[in-house]
Amino acid sequence: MKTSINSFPPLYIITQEHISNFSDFLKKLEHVLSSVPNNSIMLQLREKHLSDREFYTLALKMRTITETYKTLFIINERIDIALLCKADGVQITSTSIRPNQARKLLGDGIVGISTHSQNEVIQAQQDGANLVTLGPIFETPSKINMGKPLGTSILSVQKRVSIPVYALGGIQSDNIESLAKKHKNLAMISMVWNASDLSLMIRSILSKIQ
Ligand code: 3NM
Repeated sequence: MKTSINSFPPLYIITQEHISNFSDFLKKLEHVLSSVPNNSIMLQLREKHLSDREFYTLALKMRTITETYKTLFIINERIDIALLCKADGVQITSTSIRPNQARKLLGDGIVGISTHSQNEVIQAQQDGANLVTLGPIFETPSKINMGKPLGTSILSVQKRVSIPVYALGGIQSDNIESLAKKHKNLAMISMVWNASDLSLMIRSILSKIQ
């Protein structure tokens, strides 16, 4: 089981829910993974607009590529799809089935929880999660309905848990420098996928947090 902070990569990249042309996306992904050091990023497939069959097809192809480049591959919410495509784990929410229930299905796979408060982070660890995302740290258009962003001081909760806490939400070029000075595990969507040169962007982010 992967429970030590040091065994997880510092950068957790989540897909953007816009994937329509699988073959273009997979080519881009392969190019990116071939250009960054193995195990420097972890990837989550989160594409709620796809049908189950499409989601599974994409997951399976991503599993093959991530395996080749020794990249941890996480599936959002769908434990069944994670098992079918032999992903490394799942990311569930604080209102999903409990981590120890997910664990019964996943064995020693990674169970990540999306959290939104210090209490949820601590609870997630007690419940047997391997990692959490905590957010939204900054304002982000996709989570505007979640109210005021949490701000960076909440990330001090990392000192109270041994599992990695990935800061998530609104990380962009204007705040990453100051955030990275305080906190090393970052999760993000748009800053990565909106970049004109994905590999360059990822290497630049890694240089700030590694
Ligand atoms: N979950 P970006 S914030 C999917 O706080 C998601 O749980 C969040 O996108 C949470 O990096 C978020 O583009 C959106 O701001 C993150």
